[in-house]
Amino acid sequence: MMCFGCKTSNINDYKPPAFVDNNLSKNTKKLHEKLYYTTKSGFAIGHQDATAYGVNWGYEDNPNLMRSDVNDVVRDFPAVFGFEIGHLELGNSMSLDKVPFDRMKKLIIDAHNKGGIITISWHLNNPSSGGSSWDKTAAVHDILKGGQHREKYELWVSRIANFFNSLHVDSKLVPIIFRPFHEMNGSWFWWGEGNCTSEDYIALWRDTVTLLKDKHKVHNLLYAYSPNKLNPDDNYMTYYPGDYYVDILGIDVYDFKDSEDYVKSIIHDLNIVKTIAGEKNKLYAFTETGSETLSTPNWFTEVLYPNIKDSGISWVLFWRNARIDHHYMPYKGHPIEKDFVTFEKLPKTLFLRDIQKIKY
Ligand code: BMA
Repeated sequence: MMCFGCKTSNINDYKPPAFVDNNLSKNTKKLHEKLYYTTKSGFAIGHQDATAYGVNWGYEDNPNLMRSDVNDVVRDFPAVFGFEIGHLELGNSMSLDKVPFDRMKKLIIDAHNKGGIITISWHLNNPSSGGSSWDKTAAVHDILKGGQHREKYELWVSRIANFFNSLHVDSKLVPIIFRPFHEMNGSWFWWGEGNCTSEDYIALWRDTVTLLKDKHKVHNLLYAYSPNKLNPDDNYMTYYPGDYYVDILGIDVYDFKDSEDYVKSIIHDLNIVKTIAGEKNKLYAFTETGSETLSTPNWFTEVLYPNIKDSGISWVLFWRNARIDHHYMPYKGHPIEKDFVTFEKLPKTLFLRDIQKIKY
């Protein structure tokens, strides 16, 4: 059935792939199918920590849960809700971005109940030095089997596993797209280029997947692989953990106030991701992007949209609205508000109400 004049269409040609997890929950399989049909109509708009806080407000100011800067501007919520679980591994009560995990759990369930799609990133601390994700002290080898910090890492994985297993509505688990160890071809994280070998990276990814699904029986995760913008010498596949360990392909590319370079990169990189995903029969997404503080006029409609509208991505995730000097979505009163309102009305941008209409 095609739906003309609305943002969703549905032709029943979905074929479920072989998932990383053979025991994947029914709901999580459904999420994959929903992403597939999303792609038929456009791409879902995502925002990191969309409902956790905004530029001028925090979760404390928002007891009724569903507020977002995006909704303040366009009267609709994003379709994809990004969450960040860094510091959950330490047993802390708050994420590294100061979102209490009990609050996050409520926001995840709330977004899921409204038909939203959940994706989770993990900026975990450096297990060898105790520093942050950005502490480049060699660590990956230490947490592989036989490594000196293996026990600690297994404890960390058990903590995130408990969190994933605690996300359910009645007895049904909330499906999650899990995107750990991202931007590994950049050198800023301890799991990144120059700070570990690609063999160790792949072993860590596979080990983590195995611990989650086989040891901890976590069956509500689709696994997304997301390198950063490809520099000329980068190969998208260098760190690829393998078809049996990845469900969705992605890429992170930011506009560092050089839109020409950004546009070149997104066209080039999304095309590579699309080609590889096509060969592997996998879905793919623009897993992180944005232009910090949004100072380029008409950035959404002129820089971004024309270059992703036919890319075939399932979603695009804009990074978080932390502060006046660190945000990637407009808020009420932002100079780019009008452009974003236009962006919301474009045929392929799917917000929460649009994906609620997708039949699958
Ligand atoms: C980075 C910044 C940091 C944040 C981290 C994890 O890009 O936004 O402030 O702590 O992501 O969310």
